[in-house]
Amino acid sequence: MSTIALVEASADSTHYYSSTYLPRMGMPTLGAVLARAGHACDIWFQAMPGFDEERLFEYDIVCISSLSNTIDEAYRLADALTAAGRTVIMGGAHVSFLPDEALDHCPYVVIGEGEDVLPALVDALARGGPLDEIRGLAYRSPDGRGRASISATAGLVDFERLPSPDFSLSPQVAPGNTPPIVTTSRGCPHDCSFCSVTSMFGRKYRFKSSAQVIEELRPLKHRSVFFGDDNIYASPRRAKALLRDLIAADALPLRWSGQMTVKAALDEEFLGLLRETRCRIMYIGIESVDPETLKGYGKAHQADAIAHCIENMHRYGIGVHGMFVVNADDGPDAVKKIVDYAIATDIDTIQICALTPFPGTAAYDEFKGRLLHTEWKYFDGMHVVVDPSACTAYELQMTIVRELKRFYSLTRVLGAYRRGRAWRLKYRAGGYYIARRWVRENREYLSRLRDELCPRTRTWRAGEPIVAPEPVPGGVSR
Ligand code: B12
Ligand code: SF4
Repeated sequence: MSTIALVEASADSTHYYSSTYLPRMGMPTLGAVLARAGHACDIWFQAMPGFDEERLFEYDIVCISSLSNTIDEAYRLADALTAAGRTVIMGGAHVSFLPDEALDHCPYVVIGEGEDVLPALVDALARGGPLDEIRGLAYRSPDGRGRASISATAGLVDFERLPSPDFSLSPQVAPGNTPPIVTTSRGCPHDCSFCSVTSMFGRKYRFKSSAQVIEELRPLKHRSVFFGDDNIYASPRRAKALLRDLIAADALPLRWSGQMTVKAALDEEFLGLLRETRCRIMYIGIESVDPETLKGYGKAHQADAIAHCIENMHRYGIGVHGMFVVNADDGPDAVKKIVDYAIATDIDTIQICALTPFPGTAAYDEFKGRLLHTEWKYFDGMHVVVDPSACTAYELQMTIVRELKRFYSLTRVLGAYRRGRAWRLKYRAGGYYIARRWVRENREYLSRLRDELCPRTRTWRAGEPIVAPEPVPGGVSR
């Protein structure tokens, strides 16, 4: 029987979450599925201590997962392993939508959810058996020339019957040191223009049973846990039932955080449960404070619900991490408005992403003609990659940097303490550090934005500082 490695590739660039690494659930879930089917497999996380690239060459089959910003590293690994005669299979949110690109680096690409497709592919490879019946697979024709046509996308997996992610399959994870992330649902009906979750996992919510979530939480009891669900409040009834079940089973982690919609903060019963279950901070996709922009993103909430949401959260002693997206048609004023708003409403921490057209999103179809480049490592929300209409790309990027620095200024870090929310100091200090480190790391990208990538930035004078003094000069409207 073949030996299998599952690898989550990483990138070492700074982003909002780079200070604490949390893996995605794909590899540990696929590992559990393969192990249940009797396959010998190990899981490797490139971003975790103890990653040993040489060891990957010892396996017969290497399965590589990546996002857009980690795809360069994934392709580098795939090229090296393929050249060494290993069978490489790729999957995940980037290659699922650009399988042709990935087939230049490996012979097999799994499209969408992998739990049904991967075991079927591994079995077919062992048998030398036909691939054309496996749905959700793109592959090179056996002679290596040309491509077999992509078989239809596989249906969604039966989520309730999946085994729990198994981190014990990773030589890098010591017993008792399971990464503190648990995911209880899949899918999302909202289909926001900048997000690939709906096209990847379907419109329908699928949930794990409370019993399974409780089992997954047991080893994490004394830890601070992140729920990796796109929206823990996907079904209000189920969310409340789950939290009650956690209380009843005494399965609450020390503290927890997760992602939810603005709407959830208008539900006082839910807020009460968040407090009771020791929720510390929720990540909320506020996206914009402008009603028109919100409509364009396809967001369900109204701008005037946001202030109420933040007020409610604070009333229940729960922090708010506001996630904002700057549209390609937004100018510097829109970014400034976001930070003014965040400061006025006392949001605890924020992230401001530049609209990033990830493959598989409506934004990708809309903006692919306006991309400044397709250097995927910069597709992480931190970099402006679309030619904006209201100002130059450099001006937009520098405004985001400047406004982030305003939000995470030293004064605002030192003044962050609030009774019951002392952690704000540490989190804001993290933001202060990340905003500055990002600029240091990205000087080259900033010069390229200023001098080459965006044609309209030519109005910048050579030698002008990369980190612009205020006010940001050089904005040229169309
Ligand atoms: C939890 C989460 C996080 C966490 C932790 C995870 C992490 N390190 O990435 C945090 C908060 C740290 C985070 C950060 C970021 N995230 Co995030 N995150 C998620 C989220 C909500 C869940 C991830 C998860 O566990 N999914 C469930 C598992 C089962 O799915 P999966 O890992 O993709 O695997 C399945 C399939 O993809 C497939 N598959 C995957 N790999 C492979 C490989 C093979 C060989 C096969 C056969 C199959 C296969 O099979 C798996 C099982 O079905 C997803 C959205 C989502 N629902 O997936 C976004 C998502 C992954 N994040 C995204 C982004 C952009 C980011 C950031 C870059 C930017 C940001 N938003 O701040 C950062 C940095 C990420 C990084 N490089 O490390 C995007 C990625 C889009 C893209 N094309 O790149 C997503 C898809 C959301 C979106 N906007 O569309 N994220
Ligand atoms: S951003 Fe959130 S609400 Fe919108 S489609 Fe993605 S997961 Fe769903």
